[in-house]
Amino acid sequence: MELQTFLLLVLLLIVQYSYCANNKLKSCQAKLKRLQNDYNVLKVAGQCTCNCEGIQGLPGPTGPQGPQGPPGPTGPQLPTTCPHDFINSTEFGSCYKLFTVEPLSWIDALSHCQSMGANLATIESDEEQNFLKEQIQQKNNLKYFWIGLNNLHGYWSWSTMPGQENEPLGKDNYHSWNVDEGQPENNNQHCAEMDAAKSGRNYRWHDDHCMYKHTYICEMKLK
Ligand SMILES: [Ca+2]
Ligand SMILES: [Ca+2]
Repeated sequence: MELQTFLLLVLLLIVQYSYCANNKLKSCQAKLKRLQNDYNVLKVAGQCTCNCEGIQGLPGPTGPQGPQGPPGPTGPQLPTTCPHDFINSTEFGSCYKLFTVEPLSWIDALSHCQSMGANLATIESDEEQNFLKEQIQQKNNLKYFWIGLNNLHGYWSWSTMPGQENEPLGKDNYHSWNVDEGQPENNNQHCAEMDAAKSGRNYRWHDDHCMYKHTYICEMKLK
């Protein structure tokens, strides 16, 4: 290779690298800015994985194939029956538990659910929404209940177990935002709750500040 061609290639690689690094930095900064007012920023900042996919660079040389890595971790094993203190619903293939005594922040509520092999509740139909509404009514508990919906990743999605992908809540996916009250406000409110707190409560969803302490609903999916 001629020296001039070689130098040109090196120059192109340097330009590409700095463009890529700059883009990563901007993307991460934007992400952190969005989250910085939130209690969870430190916990989710570790997920600020940026990449430069889509940026065209020079094709690199093909190296020898490396050895195959060890098999990845297997997903969590779903239980076949509910723990005795959970409510069993064969209709939804899940067990639920309402925690009404000790309100927690959204992330602490999520951690508590996950420590039991459950998750914050995912509500995927009117039937499931009404089922949970009835459970809350039976408790006669006038509170807000955290559910798994959050936009800590920059889009509304249901919380997942560690290691699982977050799927954005699509336009066609079920939701029950209280649009009559302008919810979600998306004003540094990154976590969602069922509203069982107001006098005219209708159990529809609000977004709220994740650090607020609320009662919450855990859901454990069955096999
Ligand atoms: Ca569910
Ligand atoms: Ca709100």
